[in-house]
Amino acid sequence: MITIALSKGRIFEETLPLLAAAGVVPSEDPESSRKLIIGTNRDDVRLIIVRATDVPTYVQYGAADLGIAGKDVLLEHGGAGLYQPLDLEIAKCKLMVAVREGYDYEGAVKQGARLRVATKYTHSAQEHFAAKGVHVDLIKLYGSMELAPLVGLADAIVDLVSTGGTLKANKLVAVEHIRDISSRLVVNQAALKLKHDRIQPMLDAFAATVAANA
Ligand code: PRT
Ligand code: MG
Repeated sequence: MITIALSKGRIFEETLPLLAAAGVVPSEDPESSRKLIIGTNRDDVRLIIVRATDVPTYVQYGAADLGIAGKDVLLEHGGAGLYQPLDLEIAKCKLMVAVREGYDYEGAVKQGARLRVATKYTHSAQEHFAAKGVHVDLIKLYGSMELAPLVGLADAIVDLVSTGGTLKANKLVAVEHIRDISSRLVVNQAALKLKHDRIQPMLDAFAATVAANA
């Protein structure tokens, strides 16, 4: 059995064409089904539906052989025990620093002010500000980061931006681009060896589809 860990929502939707190219069609839609283990047209392939941030953990421990996770999630996880053979070029967005409209971010940085930064991405944020030599107090949040500057919890946030609509709706502006983000295929290192004859053709099909879409 090959087990693939996926999260619901944008990653699941954008993964469907890749799975189809590898001859895998889920037998149920996780958005409407409450099942966490979903069969496919292939007896030897199943999907497990987990939180986006938990995908690397399931693959690391071998509870899933393969998974698809955002680079944002992989940077926070650290990647131990994971082989990351392929950028799938899906669920693209940017990791950015944002502040309230009118907040003088550049001025605060120039003055050497100690900034309070709220984020779910503490590892990436830490690295970014350390590289710039900016002193920050990081405040860990698990969602709705956009709220933090509006209610005085933080001066800035580090969050993912795709259309920019969420920032705009909350009167925030992006002031720094940290990195481009897309989702990667992750593979359990032991599974790749032990189940090589079944996993490698899937990797090849995914790679061919990504190349065809480029
Ligand atoms: O939602 P949940 O708390 O369960 O988990 P999650 O947010 O980690 O999962 P999900 O499914 O929302 O995101 C999975 C992956 O999609 C992330 O790990 C990213 O790699 C990728 N991705 C791509 C995004 C976005 N685009 C994105 N726009 N993840 C989140 N967002 C959020 C962002 O955090 C912000 O709140 O969407 C909002 C901004 O979107 P715009 O379009 O208004 O700019
Ligand atoms: Mg989300």
